[in-house]
Amino acid sequence: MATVYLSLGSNLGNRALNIYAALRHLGAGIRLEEISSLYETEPVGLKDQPWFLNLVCCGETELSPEALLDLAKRIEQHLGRREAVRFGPRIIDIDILLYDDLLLNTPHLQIPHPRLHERAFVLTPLTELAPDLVHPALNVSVRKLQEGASSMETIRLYHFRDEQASD
Ligand code: PH2
Ligand code: MG
Ligand code: MG
Repeated sequence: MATVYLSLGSNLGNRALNIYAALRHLGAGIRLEEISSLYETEPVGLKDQPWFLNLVCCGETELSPEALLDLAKRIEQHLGRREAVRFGPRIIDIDILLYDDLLLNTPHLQIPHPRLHERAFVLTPLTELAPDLVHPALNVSVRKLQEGASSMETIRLYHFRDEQASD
């Protein structure tokens, strides 16, 4: 059994529904234990695109890192992800942040996620779940990383009523 942390994001279509559907499908390979609040976040990397919804979840899995990546990719495809632009808009993005204390560096999979430590849209929800968790490569707590990154991006708690029609 491994403990894994995943980051989910969406900025196309019904963003909350896409994230909810991805969580449901992840149940096929992960026993989900905690899910952070949902955040609405300013796009990072490529500015000219819609704002994202992001959250972080954690759970236990018997899947290898490669099998977990494969599950994530299949869910992305199943939910209709077709976009190819790097850092660009997507229906759903499922990224593996951490897999126990594993350090993995292959051409198609890097763990910890190579940009985890610099992204407030990942670190803020991750701090909710595991503030004292230590980044296995940097040896710094998630809380410390979050303090360093929080001023770089605008993120705010998201409430489902934000997307209800007003009439
Ligand atoms: N994902 C990206 C690029 N930029 N910005 C935000 N706010 N949230 C994301 O999930 C995100 C992003 C590439 O995966
Ligand atoms: Mg990503
Ligand atoms: Mg991804």
